[in-house]
Order: sequence, then structure tokens, then C-alpha cells
Amino acid sequence: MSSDAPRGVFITFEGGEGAGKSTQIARLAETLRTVSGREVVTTREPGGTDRAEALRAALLRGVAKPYGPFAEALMFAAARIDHIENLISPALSRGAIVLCDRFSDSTRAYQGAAGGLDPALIDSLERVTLEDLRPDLTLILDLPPEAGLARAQRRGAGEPADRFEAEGMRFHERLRTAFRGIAEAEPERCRVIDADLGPDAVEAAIAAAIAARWPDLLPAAGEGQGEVGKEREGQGHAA
Ligand code: Z5A
Repeated sequence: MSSDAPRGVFITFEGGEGAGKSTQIARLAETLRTVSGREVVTTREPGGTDRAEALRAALLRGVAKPYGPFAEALMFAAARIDHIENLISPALSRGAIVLCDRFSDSTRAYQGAAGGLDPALIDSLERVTLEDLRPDLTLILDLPPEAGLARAQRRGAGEPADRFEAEGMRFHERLRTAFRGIAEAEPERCRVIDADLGPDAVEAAIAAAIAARWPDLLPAAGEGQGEVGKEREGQGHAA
């Protein structure tokens, strides 16, 4: 990072199926670009780079499932290493704000708590995969799994469920408990956002969390977000 570049900011979004992460990342990116003028990079896991996107396609088809949760976690880790090296770290070094749809907490929740993988193994894998990188803030979008799955089904009407959508309700309940547990264990890093509300209310809660942490990036509501609010009027939102 050059000495006068602002420090990059790494924000991850986590939660169960259909929690609204993609919707909220798009909104927050637009707001941050307009209000802060900073470079904002949006990305996702698994994926974000060509090689990691190729692994994503295999993972969501269920290619790793027969090998068990450890093999699956290794494949997510391989995708993450490429993503960090080739997209996240360079962007943070330029001083960008990086908004990432899922990151290492998803491995903890999906392969760990819901998949049954030993937490000590996940800790070890996380250490070698992330090295010193940790999110500055993790927003956990929380809602009952039935509500999230219903949203995801409405969106993907007619398409077959992917590897994780096809899991039963108990799996999705364990995920919710796991994400809440992560937030409780790391209150400095994590904020739980009530995602069982309309998109505008969720957006406002996320903006408040960002403003509380970085008032220089996003002033609190009513202090200078008028332009973004005006742009949004009458646009409507897919929900
Ligand atoms: N996975 C893993 O197992 N281990 C790992 O380490 C990692 C991932 C990194 C990636 O799939 C899968 O990989 C994921 C975990 C696993 N599990 N699954 N499935 P993905 O990226 O395809 O799926 P996802 O991350 O769960 O995203 P999603 O289903 O696309 O949901 P979303 O991004 O959170 O929601 P959305 O697309 O913004 O919204 C869903 C629909 O609801 C859409 O029609 C919206 O218009 C609507 N919506 C959004 N917000 C609202 C509100 N507030 N009210 C009403 N309707 C809304």
C-alpha cells in the first residue's frame, strides 16, 4: 500500500439461504461509492476470481459432497486462497472497500456446525488459509430459515435446488444457530442484522452499523445521504 493510500476496509456478509446478502451488498456499494467517493469492490465466495468461480460451479453441483465435509472445506479453502491472493488482498492494498458475499464464517457454519466437521480442524484450516487477514466487520443477516428458503425458491422458480438448498430444514436451523453463535463469540467483529424485514429497513440497519463504525465513510442517517435517497425514490426494488 502506498503511504498516502487510505487503509482498505474488509466487510463480509453472512447468513442463511435467501437472507438478502446480494441485494444489500449492491445497495451498500452504491451508497458507499456515492457518499464516500472511495473505490468499492463487490465479490463473493465461493468465487470472485476465474479459478475460484470454477471451483464454485463444482461445489454447488455437489461434486465434493460424497467425499465428506473435510474435503468440501478443503475445496472452499482452495477457492478462498485464490480469491484472497488475486482479488481481496490487492484491493485492500489499494485502499478499496471490499464487500464480500460470504467468507470464512460460512465454512464454520456450513461445513462445521451444520456439516459436523471438527471445529479444531476448521480453526487450523482457517489459520493457513487466511494467514493475517480477518474481516473488519461481519454483518450477519438473520432470519428464520423458512423465510429465507421461501425467498430463494421464489427467485429460482423452476430451477433445481443446488447442493446446499437441497438440505433439510434441520440443517438450515443449525446454520442459523451457528451464525448467531459466531456473532456472540466475536461481538467486536460481528453485527447481527434483522433480515426478516423489507429491503429498505434492512438497508437502513446496515447503513447504521457502518456509520457507527466508520462515520467518515457514511454519516449517520439524515447527515448527507440525501443524494442517494433521492436517486432511489421511485426506483422500486426487486423483493
Ligand atoms: N458455502 C459453504 O458451504 N461454505 C463456504 O465456505 C462458503 C459457502 C463460502 C453459495 O451459494 C453456497 O456455498 C451457500 C453456502 C455455501 N449456500 N447455499 N445455498 P450461493 O452464493 O448461491 O447462495 P447464498 O449465498 O445462500 O445466496 P442467495 O441464495 O443468493 O441469497 P442472498 O444473496 O442472501 O439473497 P438475495 O439474492 O439478495 O435475495 C434472495 C431473494 O429474496 C431475491 O429474490 C430478492 O429479491 C429477495 N429479497 C432480498 N431481500 C429481501 C427482503 N428484505 N425481503 C423480501 N425479499 C427479499
